[in-house]
Amino acid sequence: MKKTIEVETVAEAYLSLLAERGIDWLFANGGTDFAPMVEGLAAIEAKSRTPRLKVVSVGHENVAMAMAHGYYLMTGRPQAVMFHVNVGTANGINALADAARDQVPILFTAGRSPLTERGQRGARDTGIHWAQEMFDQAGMVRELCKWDYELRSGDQLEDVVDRALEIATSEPCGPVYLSLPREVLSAPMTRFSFETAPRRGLGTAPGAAPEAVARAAAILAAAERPLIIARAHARLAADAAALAEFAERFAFPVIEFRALANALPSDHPMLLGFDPLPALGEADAILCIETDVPWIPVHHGEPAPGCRVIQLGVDPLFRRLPIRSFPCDVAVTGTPAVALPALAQALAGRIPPATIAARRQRLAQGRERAAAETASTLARAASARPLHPAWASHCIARAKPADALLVNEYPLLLSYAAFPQPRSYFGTPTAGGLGWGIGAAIGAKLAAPDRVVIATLGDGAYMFGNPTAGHQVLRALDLPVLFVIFNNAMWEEVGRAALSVFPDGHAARANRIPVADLGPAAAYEHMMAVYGGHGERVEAPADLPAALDRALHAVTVEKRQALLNLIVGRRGARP
Ligand SMILES: Cc1ncc(C[n+]2csc(CCOP(=O)(O)OP(=O)(O)O)c2C)c(N)n1
Repeated sequence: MKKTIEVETVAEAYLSLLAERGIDWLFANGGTDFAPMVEGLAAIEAKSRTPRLKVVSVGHENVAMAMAHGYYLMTGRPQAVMFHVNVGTANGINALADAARDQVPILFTAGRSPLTERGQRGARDTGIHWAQEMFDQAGMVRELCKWDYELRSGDQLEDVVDRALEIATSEPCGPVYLSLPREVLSAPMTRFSFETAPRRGLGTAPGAAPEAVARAAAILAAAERPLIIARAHARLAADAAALAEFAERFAFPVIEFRALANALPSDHPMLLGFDPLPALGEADAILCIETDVPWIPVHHGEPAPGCRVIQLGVDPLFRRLPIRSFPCDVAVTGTPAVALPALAQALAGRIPPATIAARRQRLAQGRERAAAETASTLARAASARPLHPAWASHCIARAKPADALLVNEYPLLLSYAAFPQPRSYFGTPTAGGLGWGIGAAIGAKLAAPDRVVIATLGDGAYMFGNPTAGHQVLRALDLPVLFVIFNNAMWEEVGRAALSVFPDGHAARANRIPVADLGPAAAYEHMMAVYGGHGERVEAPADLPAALDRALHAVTVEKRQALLNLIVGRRGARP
């Protein structure tokens, strides 16, 4: 059905169309290229047009991108950002790498320097308009986007927006880039007609090929010690549910390694842990689900000789990774929600109930052993000073409400933290472009305002996250998020890498690891004074539970953002 609206400019039509296509928010960081957008937004506001796109101004593009990322993780719907020409695009590229590798559909847009030097409305009127022009602005992001285009005329508005969204939301999903020249957006338009339901194949998941399913089922049916390793298997709720059911039915142990989100609640009987060891070397069949890196050969070794490996996912070969040589005896193409029920059907009746029962018992014993080890480590960590990250992880998980959302950029140790609900934990993107956690937590809170949102961040991740921009936008949106910083005054990961490559080298013997050390621990709790939040520094392990309660009170009752600055030791240190 066609709908026609009265508009004044192409920008007004564009913004109206985004809202019609189900985009709730535009995460924006503006400049002179935004002149027609500003006018268009004001026009829509003045006319009280619905549906209406909401716009939030974010003080750094990486935060805006991460907000879009977090909002997507909650809703499963494509998101939109707009930045200032080439320079704003440049600032968003780190977070773009995170979104691209984690297959997050984002309409990444930026203005384009005015094309004309005089004459048209929107033509150049400041020096930057010459200096910011590039021969190929989209070239900056082409490797990380599935598609790019420049809007050349208002006549193609509907076609371009729908094309962008169908590419972004078709599997494997991912960001697309659209540049928007100022004259094109500023051009007069009086009536805009568009289809209310576009005839596009938005986001249809590929079905698993029966032959691949049959071969995978044959491997799993014959296996004595099968294992599932999964990373991005819980992108959507339906995927998480499909894995929980599949693993439970056949008693397949699951390792959620570097998980994007947890599919299994912590008490799920099939959850074996978070690290491929020691199960990797014992398995005779491994089903990797949406896992770009199922194990790290240098650290974990390789599967046992003869172990068969199945790779399952929307892009089981991870075509965009230049080199990736993990074995793949069978590739099953499909989302977990589509492919796992097909695999279950092919496996039905083929694994003897006694085998499943024995596996279940073995797994229960393994879980009990692991729980006992965790408890004894925790008992030692509980009195360590500086705080041990294991104790901090445990206290945070224990203090949070059962349905709280936790966004973790680096420090949380999953073995010590319980998550009673699926998809209540969200982990660092696989690309590791730091600075994701603050924005992702804010985006999650925006999409799920009734849930408590906690961000656990290394002090490095906190700094990379442009905290001033993050705290500011929370204030502007009047949203409370709790930030817990694991402040070890260093980039532990950078030091760890040096010691891993040169275990007996000079750095290993040095008191201070070059590059990794950041100097005295900063008093980040004072950031809250600037933004009207609740801030505390915690140094003694016994003080942490009460400090968490006070911070959660600030967030849930006072509706203020809060920050706990935990002075911690190294994650890798034995308590
Ligand atoms: C944009 C970006 N720059 C640099 C890095 C390299 N890097 C990986 S981990 C890390 C340190 C993170 O520090 P912190 O959050 O404090 O965690 P820690 O390693 O101390 O546990 C750095 C700098 C990165 N991943 N992304």
